[in-house]
Amino acid sequence: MFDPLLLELTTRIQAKGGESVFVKEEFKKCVSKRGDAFISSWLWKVPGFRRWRVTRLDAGQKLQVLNSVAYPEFDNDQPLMGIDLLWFGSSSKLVAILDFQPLIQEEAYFARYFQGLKLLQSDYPEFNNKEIMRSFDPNKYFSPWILFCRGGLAEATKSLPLAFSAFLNCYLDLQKNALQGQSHISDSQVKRLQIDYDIYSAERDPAHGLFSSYFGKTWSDHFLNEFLFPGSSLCN
Ligand code: BLA
Repeated sequence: MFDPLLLELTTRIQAKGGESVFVKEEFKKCVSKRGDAFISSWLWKVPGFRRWRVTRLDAGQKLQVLNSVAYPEFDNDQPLMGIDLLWFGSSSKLVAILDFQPLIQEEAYFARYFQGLKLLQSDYPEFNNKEIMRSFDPNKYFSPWILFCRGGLAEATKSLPLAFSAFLNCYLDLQKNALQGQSHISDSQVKRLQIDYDIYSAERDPAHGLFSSYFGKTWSDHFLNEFLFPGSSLCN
């Protein structure tokens, strides 16, 4: 379902000068014990970003996922880019979440980085669902202009590709501002906040149960703490 979007994301990353980084065999590709699902991951070093990861989960009709997070360099306090797209084929349900994940929740920070995302939210009203979050706190590492859609086939095939491209463009535009010296938070504080993002996300990510059911608890613990949110294992 999301392969054209994965291709678009990869193409954009490469056009930005992204270079593929080594991923441990265990995380690069893993097939479920029953052989009914496989998960693949890629890691990129893109100029301006210290880490950009991409994961694709293919569990056939049951579930398709595209997930990605971009972590800017520590000298740039711009939000992280977070993408989580899920397609439940048997029930034709889409859950799509795209956000500029803010390091802090302050008006001046929002004014610096969120003008573009604000406009996108008004351009794509189907991504403006007033969703109640169950696992996460909407006021921690999520923005007031999060693009969040619970929809069906029409949203997945028509609106999502448009919103996805516009979202990527808009996020990549942020870097131009960063280059103009807009970063206000100190490098050490950005580092602390990005690590805290990993710790918080590893604790809350609703994917853990799902991964465990396909790939076993041990693999899932490693994948979450070492690949998805490596900052979370620094304090262990
Ligand atoms: C929700 N994400 C979910 C859910 C699942 C996943 C199963 C619950 C679906 C539902 O509410 O119906 C699955 N998350 C995954 C998978 C991966 C993953 C398979 O990370 C594989 C790598 N989640 C992110 C990122 C964002 C994010 C980067 O990983 C930021 C945009 C957001 N996912 C996010 C949110 C929800 C969600 C906000 C809703 C959770 C809630 O209701 O609190």
